Amino acid sequence: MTGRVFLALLLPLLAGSAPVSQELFPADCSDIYANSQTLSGVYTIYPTGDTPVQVYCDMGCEGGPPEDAKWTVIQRRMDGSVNFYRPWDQYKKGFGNKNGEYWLGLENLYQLTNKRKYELKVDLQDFEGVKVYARYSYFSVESGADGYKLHVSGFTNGGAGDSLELSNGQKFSTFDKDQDANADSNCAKTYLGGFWYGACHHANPNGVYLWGEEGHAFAIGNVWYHWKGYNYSLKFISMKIRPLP
Ligand SMILES: [Ca+2]
Repeated sequence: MTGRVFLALLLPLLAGSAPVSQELFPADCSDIYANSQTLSGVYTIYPTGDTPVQVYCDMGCEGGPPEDAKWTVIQRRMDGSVNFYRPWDQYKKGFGNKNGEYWLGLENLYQLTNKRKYELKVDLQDFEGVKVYARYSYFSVESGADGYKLHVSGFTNGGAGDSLELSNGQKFSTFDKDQDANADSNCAKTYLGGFWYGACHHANPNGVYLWGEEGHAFAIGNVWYHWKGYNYSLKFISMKIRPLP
């Protein structure tokens, strides 16, 4: 090894900057943040290591504390502009608009959470502008061979209540792939979404965007049961993850 090559390898370490692979192929928004890109917005990440994926990074307020930043948004509803009643292959690979409503994709979630340990925060807002959240200190998704089974634990209540309890340990289901815990029905068909349904749900973040209270539409909306019940469809839901320190 020549002195110049050795120095080139050593310099990033001396400067305290991110490793080269993390700089060229950031796995998630925490790597983006480590590369001194600290503003919220759409960035390119590499969850599988080599395939680029666009994602919205929630970096918190401009110049705010790092503990409010570095979130990789994996799901977002905000205006009803994207149809979330979609088949298995689309939930697997992801869909939507990264500046607006989207689903990051089950394979990306598996690839991310297989490499690092993540926490999850779910931000919720109603049509009166009230904001609450639910936070989980552990979030992971198993491989496709295991039905992209969800593991979520370590709940902290930010006013929303724990509506993912029924989804913990469940495989993912869509209308064309019933892997739920209800032997008598297809939860994704009944509640018009795609999710980690049990028998069936306390949360339906990928349900129908219904603009608030909908008395006759039982549990099919953007529901978070422990906050607003089954007949209220939320204005805003965002699920975001961040690697544990
Ligand atoms: Ca079923």
